[in-house]
Amino acid sequence: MNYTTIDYHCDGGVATLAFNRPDKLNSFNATMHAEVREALDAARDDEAVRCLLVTGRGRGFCAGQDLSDRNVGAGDAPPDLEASIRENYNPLIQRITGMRKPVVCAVNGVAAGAGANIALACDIVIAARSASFIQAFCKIGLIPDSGGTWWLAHLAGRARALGLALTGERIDAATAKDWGLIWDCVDDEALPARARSLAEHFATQPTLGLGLTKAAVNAAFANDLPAQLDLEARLQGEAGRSADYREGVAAFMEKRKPRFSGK
Ligand code: T3D
Repeated sequence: MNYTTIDYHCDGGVATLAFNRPDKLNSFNATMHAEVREALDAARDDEAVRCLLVTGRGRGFCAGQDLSDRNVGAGDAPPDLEASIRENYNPLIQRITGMRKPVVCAVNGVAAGAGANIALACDIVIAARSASFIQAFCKIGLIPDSGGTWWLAHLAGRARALGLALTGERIDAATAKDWGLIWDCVDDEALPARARSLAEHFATQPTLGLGLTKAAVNAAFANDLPAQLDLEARLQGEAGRSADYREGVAAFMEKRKPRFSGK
């Protein structure tokens, strides 16, 4: 597939999806939405893909919606943003969180608006020390979307969620880590290799079990303990029927390294 707004390629069990509109800080236009959707579906459906790595080209990660794609002149009818969110951003977030494979995100630069919240939706987020996160929405009269109000409230707590969302203040990668928004922050030069080696590690692990783990943790935000215990029992039943569970236990008993197939 010849994409014009993203790079997408797979090797060694890792699919890499890189936003690639660097002159617009990788902000989303309609073409990019369609291409990202298609690439996410390809990563989901390809059994050879056992981990997805999301990043950005150029100096930014993603600046959210391409604002030059919105007609806001005095005579223009207001754009239907509800439709845009329902048709574009929500399905994107649902594809990332619903993917039964680990999604690693390498935040290489500024992540603003929906770009920040796309990063937060990924499973393991590693940011370059010079990267930053901005809930830019309030500066243009909007509310945080792409799960922003949910991620911030759950991950950072009410005070920080409201602080970030109402001021639109930029936080650096170290602060994002300190506040529990992301997994790690590394020196800029180290980011590509660190993210790649983590993705390669996941590509050798029990994919089915990792996918179920992700589903359980994501469900925990909405469940009470009895519901979560019930879900764990059901998902453990599924994990216990996997080839990788058999292989993991056999390898342990035989004192050798497991060879996981992902199934
Ligand atoms: O509309 C809907 O469907 C609703 C959904 C909304 C989701 C959203 O994401 S709304 C929020 C949209 N995003 C923003 O409001 C962020 C806008 N960008 C910025 O505030 C700044 O660019 C940054 C803080 C991210 C980075 O600042 P800086 O100084 O490092 O870079 P810059 O000079 O502002 O940007 C570099 C270029 O990228 C520049 O183009 P130029 O002047 O070199 O030709 C700038 O216009 C362009 N750019 C950056 N962000 C966007 C953009 N162009 C279009 N849309 C953008 N979002």
